[in-house]
Amino acid sequence: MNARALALHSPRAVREALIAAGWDAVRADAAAEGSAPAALQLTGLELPALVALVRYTQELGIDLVTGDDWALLSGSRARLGALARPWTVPPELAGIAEAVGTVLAPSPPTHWLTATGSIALDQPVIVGILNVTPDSFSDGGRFVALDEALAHADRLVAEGAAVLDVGGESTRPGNEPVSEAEEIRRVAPVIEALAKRHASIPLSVDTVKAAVARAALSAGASIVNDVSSFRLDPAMASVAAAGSAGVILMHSRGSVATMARLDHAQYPSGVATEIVAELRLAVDAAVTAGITPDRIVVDPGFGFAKSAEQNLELTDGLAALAVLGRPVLVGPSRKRFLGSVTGRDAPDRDVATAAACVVAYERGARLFRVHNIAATRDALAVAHAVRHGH
Ligand code: PMM
Repeated sequence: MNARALALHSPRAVREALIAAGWDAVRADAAAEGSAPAALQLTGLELPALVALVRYTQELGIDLVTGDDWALLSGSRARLGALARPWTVPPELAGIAEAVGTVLAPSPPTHWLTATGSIALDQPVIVGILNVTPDSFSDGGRFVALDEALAHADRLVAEGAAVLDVGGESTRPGNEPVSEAEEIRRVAPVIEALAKRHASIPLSVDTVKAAVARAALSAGASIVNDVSSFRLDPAMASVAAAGSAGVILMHSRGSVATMARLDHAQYPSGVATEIVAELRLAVDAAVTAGITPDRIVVDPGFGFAKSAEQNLELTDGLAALAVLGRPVLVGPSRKRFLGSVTGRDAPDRDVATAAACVVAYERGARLFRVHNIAATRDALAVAHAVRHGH
């Protein structure tokens, strides 16, 4: 008889042990996913439900800590999943089963649909940033002229960007608002030229304005990246739906002028918890407007209405976003919270960015919006190879 410990932070060890024991890959994958650890907290419980919960979790082998009207449950995903079936749980727990079902994350999507086809998410996807603003904080607006923007895009693609995100308005605090016409003038020609030059690279437009999104989509963009999650322009969702665009719904609070500040950085229920709740509303609104869920990517919005500490807490808690059932994109690139940790200025934060992306990858993110492709690409290639063996 031998005993050996298996690592649970990824499905790999359990999967490989079962395959070595003769299981086929499909059953081994399912069992490995089911053995992943999960925990959740229930609050506002009535006494009969609490009593039933104590008895039933014991039967299921779920660890339980309780208080007056709350319970913290932990165990494998498979065990907690059993608690999520209203038709098998005791009647006192039927309401709980539904609630548990909504917070147990489904399997992550394998593809993201955009207007020009589908993006596979089995490998980390790097989204290269092409800011065509005169005031972007990190590249200083060096790529405003068309030929310079194209040369920079060539470099991003050569280094491994799978998507290019073109933005014509900065969210830097205190920036001058950009008119619709000016923003279109900045982004549309770049997108049109890129669509010809890099026909196989999906193009995204980073805007909160429906008119800009419309112009970008007709110039050849296939994704709308809205840092306001469609909050700021009521026409945005229908423009994205009409164009069959992929969409990135990023969490933020406030207007373009205030969203990168701390005016709205209050998260009494926890940063990740509140972001999940707000992104859930954004996803539901987008679906109601006719955008199919397979076109939606969510983004926790690093640096937007979040202090340095909140960005770090969010990075640690990122796995909570999996409950939304949508692919997760992160954009920590060169942001101030990485400066607070490392003491470095924006242009020198690429190593810190790569580290943040690896941590986010380990917590479920699959798309990474960055300025410097090379550093992050290598870091993610290592993280991916460790997890999958190739
Ligand atoms: N950050 C910025 C702009 N657009 N879009 C998404 N989806 N996520 C982000 O984190 C994000 C964004 C601000 O950074 P930049 O000025 O360096 O582009």
